[in-house]
Amino acid sequence: MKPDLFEAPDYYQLDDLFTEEHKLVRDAARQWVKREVSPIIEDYAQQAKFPKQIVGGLAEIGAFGPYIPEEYGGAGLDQISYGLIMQEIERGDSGVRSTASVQSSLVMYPIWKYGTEEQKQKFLPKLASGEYLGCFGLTEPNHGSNPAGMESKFKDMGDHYLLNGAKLWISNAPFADVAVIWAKNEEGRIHGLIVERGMEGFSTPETHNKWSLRASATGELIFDNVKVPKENLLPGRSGLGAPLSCLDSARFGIAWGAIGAAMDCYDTALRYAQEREQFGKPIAATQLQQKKLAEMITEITKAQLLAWRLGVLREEDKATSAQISMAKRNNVEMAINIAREARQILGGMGITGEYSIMRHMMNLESVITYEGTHDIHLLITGMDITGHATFK
Ligand code: TGC
Ligand code: FAD
Repeated sequence: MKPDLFEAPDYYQLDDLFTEEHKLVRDAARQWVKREVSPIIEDYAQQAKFPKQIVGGLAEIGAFGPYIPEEYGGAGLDQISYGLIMQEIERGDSGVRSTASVQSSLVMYPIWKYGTEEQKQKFLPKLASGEYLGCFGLTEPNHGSNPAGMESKFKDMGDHYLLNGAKLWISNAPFADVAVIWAKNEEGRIHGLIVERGMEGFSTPETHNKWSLRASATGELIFDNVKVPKENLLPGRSGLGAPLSCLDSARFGIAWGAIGAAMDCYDTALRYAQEREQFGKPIAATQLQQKKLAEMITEITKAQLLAWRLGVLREEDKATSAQISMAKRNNVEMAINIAREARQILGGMGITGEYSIMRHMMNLESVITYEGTHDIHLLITGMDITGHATFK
């Protein structure tokens, strides 16, 4: 793979909107990605392997629980810092950002928000340091966009719960030490449970043959009469709103992360277009390639403003779930379109692993589907503005 020459575009002087702390956090993540992710990621993606050696570094840059309070091992940062870290990591690879998103928003967040003090003390510091990796099980073989229909269930056996069911498409599953999973009790009410590796009847087979997110491990969670200790139930909230509130946090991170992938594609295409000559001049001097590049920087700038404003609203606790859906949907579509256009600017070279663009493009095919599909987020906006839900 070519050396990482990335220079971040900032067409509307967005740096003026960030505090010194935001810029420090972002620049530390940016340098770490250049040093530790860019040189190895193409090989790992080609081999469909997760680069486990980067886990410690992710913890050091604050990517595991950026906004979790320091007393639980988190970085104690604000929402915009969280977004900027996700942007920088996804600039390197969406699969690496996935690992950080799941750990922070889908494992640490529910334990922090809905867990007991004992659960927080037991799990959060180890998750923040990367000693433990976690995964989040909501999706099932028969229930993806409609998690309310989930079939996983648990029974109260007096001194423990007995858990049965299966989860599919679970990021980090094959090596996760802990899984925050969602299942129905005997009354059909959804609850979160912390399932730990080693519990009898719990297995995590890996999903192979993915063309997307190849550097992120995906798998199933199988619960075959798993005895879950009662102290592993998350008592703070039940109902579908509990897992959906975790998704709000993860979707927010993706709205920022997608900007990183788009920036990398744009920056690579701009540099290539300046250097590559055809018909006696740089292809950057042709109107057609300028149209592509000009539209890319315009869309990136709009996405940056959307993410920044959403970060301010989240920090003030004023962002709605529908606003988060709009930003996730818009920014991921923006990134995937830019990846496709950038790939064309590189001609044949665009399909090789010498450049990051094709990997970003394939990764974004998952990002546009997980955490709520592109269609589901449109329907959430539709419901929000009309008052009519079309899901049911
Ligand atoms: P609905 O009846 O609308 O809502 C049920 C309850 O939930 C509340 N609620 C929310 N609460 C917090 N945050 C949100 N975003 C919420 N949306 C809804 C709602 O108020 C209600 O509360 P209550 O108290 O009245 O019970 O639910 P529905 O069954 O009609 O479904 C709505 C729909 C379709 C929007 C929802 O099911 C949905 O978002 N589906 C998409 C599923 C999804 O996103 N799955 C993601 C799985 S995790 C994943 O992909 C991780 S990838 C990780 C990585 O690698 O990065
Ligand atoms: P379906 O729900 O079957 O949807 C199929 C198609 O139908 C989509 O185009 C959808 O938009 C459309 N559709 C569905 N309902 C409607 C409707 N009402 N109106 C119009 N169109 C509709 N899940 C987890 O729980 N944890 C994870 O860590 C996790 N990681 C993932 C990692 C990867 C790489 C992938 C690919 C997925 C991951 N997921 C995870 C699952 C992901 O959230 C689901 O794939 C996603 O929610 C969609 O569900 P589905 O694949 O079952 O598609």
